Amino acid sequence: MVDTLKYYEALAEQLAARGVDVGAVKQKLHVQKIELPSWSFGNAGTRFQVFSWPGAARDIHERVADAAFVNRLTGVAPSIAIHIPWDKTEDYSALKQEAASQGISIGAVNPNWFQEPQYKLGSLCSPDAGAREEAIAHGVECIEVMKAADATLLSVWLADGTNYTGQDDMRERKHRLEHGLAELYKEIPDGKRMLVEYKFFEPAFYSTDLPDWGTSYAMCLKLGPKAEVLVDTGHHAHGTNIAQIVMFLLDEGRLGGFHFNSRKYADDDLIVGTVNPLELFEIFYELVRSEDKAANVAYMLDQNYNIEAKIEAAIISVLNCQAAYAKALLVNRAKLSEAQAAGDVLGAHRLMMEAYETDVRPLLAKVREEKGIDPDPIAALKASGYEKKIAEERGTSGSGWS
Ligand code: PSV
Ligand code: MN
Repeated sequence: MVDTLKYYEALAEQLAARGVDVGAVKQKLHVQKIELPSWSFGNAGTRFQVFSWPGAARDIHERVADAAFVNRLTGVAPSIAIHIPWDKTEDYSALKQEAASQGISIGAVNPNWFQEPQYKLGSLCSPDAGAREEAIAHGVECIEVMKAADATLLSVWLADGTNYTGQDDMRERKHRLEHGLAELYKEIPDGKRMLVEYKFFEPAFYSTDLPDWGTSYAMCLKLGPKAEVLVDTGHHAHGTNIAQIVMFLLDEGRLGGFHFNSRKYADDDLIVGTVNPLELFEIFYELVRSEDKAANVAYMLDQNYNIEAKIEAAIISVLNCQAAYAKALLVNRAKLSEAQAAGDVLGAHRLMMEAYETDVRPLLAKVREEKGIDPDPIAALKASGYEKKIAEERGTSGSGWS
């Protein structure tokens, strides 16, 4: 790998000549935060084979240790999202302390409404009143977890939907959804938030009860100010302009957070920024553009590393988010506004591409050096011996679905 740090001065000079305030850009990069999902450190993944990785985390304690390690190397991943019951533990306040002692906090709490037999026909929207009650009870249990772990976000994603025309009454399902979400919303303490995630298909294929951002947004408006929309980048139809959705939700004050990942076909859950880095840049540009409204946005990853080394994949995901943000910060917005107002279609486009095509690696290396960490987190990982150590300690477990 090239030692990018040595190119920093040249880049800083070039950026200054372009009118970029390099100091201000670095300051923003210093405080960027990305949240890691606990589930990406264990053996999990596709509908087909789950390939085991030597050293994969076997419980929440090992997942916390891995997330804390990724934070130490990148300097910008200070929290871990948890999924209940996958990350169930006796004492969540102790879990919070355990995480804090390693320099991280517990981030979003994700209820799991898709792996119990009673959810066959749905959870909050199920035609079965008993299943709906259990789903609400599980949500309330997760809100208790939030309180104990000092987490601020309840991240709601439902696998609810139907597979065949006529299978269930779609209007009734909408009403059940409104009722179930409202029951949970009542329990959200002040100062904490509920994020409502949408997905246009899967596991149901005929109808999905929260299929798009507009439905999530409508639900949030009904619920109240503590409810906001979560955008998972893998949950859109091809051709959807995700940056525009981000702009709209930000402008309306209802963008709660992201689940970043990449997809080529559907919800592929690949490393963010690998399939369409331009799209990731466009999303970050809208966040920079509406910075005044983006203060509470939660930047989370939602990915599954099935064939790749999990720690390295988590680091690359973080680095790709940093790069997209850094590039977005380089857009000359004053000139862009001028070009837009003048109807200079290609001049405006060129200004975006000029920022996008900048090699920001030296800038990010410099920020890391200033933070007192290794400018090259992948080199630091390789030198650390961490993967070898966890492979020896934890061994190989959990391959396949049996
Ligand atoms: C569903 O596809 C999803 O994006 C939701 O966020 C879940 O919580 C997560 O993946 C893990 O299954
Ligand atoms: Mn998601």
